[in-house]
Amino acid sequence: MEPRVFDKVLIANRGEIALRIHRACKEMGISTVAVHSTADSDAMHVRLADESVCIGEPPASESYLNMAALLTAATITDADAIHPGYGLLSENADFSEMVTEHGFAFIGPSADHIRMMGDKITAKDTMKRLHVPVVPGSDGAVEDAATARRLAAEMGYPVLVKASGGGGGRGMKVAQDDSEIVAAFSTARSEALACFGNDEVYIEKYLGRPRHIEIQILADSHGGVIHLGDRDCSLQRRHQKVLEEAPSPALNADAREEIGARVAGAIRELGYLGAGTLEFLYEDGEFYFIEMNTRVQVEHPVTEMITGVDIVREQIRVAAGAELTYSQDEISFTGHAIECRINAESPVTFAPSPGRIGDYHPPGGLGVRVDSGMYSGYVIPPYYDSLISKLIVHGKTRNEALMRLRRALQEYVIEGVETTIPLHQALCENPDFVNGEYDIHWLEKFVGLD
Ligand code: MV4
Repeated sequence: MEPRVFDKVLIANRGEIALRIHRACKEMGISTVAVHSTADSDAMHVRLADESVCIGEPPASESYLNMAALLTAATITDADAIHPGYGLLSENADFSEMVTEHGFAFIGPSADHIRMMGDKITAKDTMKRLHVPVVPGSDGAVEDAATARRLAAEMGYPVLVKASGGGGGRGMKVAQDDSEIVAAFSTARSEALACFGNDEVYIEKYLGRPRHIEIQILADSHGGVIHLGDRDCSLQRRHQKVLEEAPSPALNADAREEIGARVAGAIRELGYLGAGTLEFLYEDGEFYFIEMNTRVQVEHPVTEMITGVDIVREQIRVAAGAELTYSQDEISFTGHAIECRINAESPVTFAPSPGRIGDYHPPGGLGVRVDSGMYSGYVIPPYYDSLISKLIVHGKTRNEALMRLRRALQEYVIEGVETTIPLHQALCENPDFVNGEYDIHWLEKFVGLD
């Protein structure tokens, strides 16, 4: 038996990711504390945890985002560490700082690294300095419309004006030509100030039909850094990912090794700690860094399936000061994995469909994984995001994974609410998807046709 790295971890999240973290903790001999709002008393993450604390009212702002309530819960339960999961407070530098100041370990990177990557201009400048390829564009912030116009003319249209405080698609404006740049600049700037309290904007060459490919990294506090290859997350609707796969159908092993090594080198140079993801646009054989996420991501399981690495376990280990379990030469990529995000939504209009689950029968069998807190009789509250389950399949080849996915989707019974299962079924019959021929705009066209 390996020594226990923490005695008790408080899980500052809900839903499937809270369960995922609980499972990693239990396998490491660590006790768990769940927190929940009054709307989540019957949630699976509360039922499974060793202890639970109610931290407030249903709106996340009054519970899951209440830092004082979370720190109080950690104090009264005598937790050693806090895992923030994804979303909520996971990329809040002030929270990371407060957790540490109160004497708990934060299972994530330092406040400085969260802050650095939260500022998209600084993130990009940093990666460029560390020899990661970035999208051509302005060197830092653009101060006025005249400069925007001059820079855009130099790099050539179309261009994209982005908010430094943005990310995930918020606060972007395209300018197709010189007649649009002044309006794009001033709209982006005032929206950035209104949305993020920061009016800094920067300009990039607009890439017309890229794929969205991201690289998973893990880093410890002893100079150990590894990359776990890539995920293709191009299939999105309104900046919400719908299906992710690893490895990307667009990359060969050499391209994967080359970008992975470059990214791992940069992360080592940074002195980063924990799990992280570098997001790239990939077009015509070239990678262009856009943003870095400093949390565990929803789609981390596809990487776990092809590498066998328990990403959450490694996050917990390195937060406690332990070394990563693996060095880069112990990482190999086996087969192909696909994840479907199953939302309680209309598969046609995408309107949320909360309510009581009737019959519930998840698929199983070889190469099938379901990360979900659903059960028969559970009532999905209307207050939170609509992700209710992740169906992940693994196969020796992409084709085998696809066959398995069709079979598993057919088996999956979720009654009482509408789900996006029919969308996934349609997707895995589509020839473009089957051939791996898609970019970031493909899915919006596909759902537009239905
Ligand atoms: C871009 C781009 C094209 N060119 N940057 C959207 C989310 C944010 N993370 C970055 N995004 C984009 N940045 C340049 N220079 C196109 C997008 C984009 C996108 C990116 C990834 C996945 C889906 C997307 C959908 C629309 C636009």
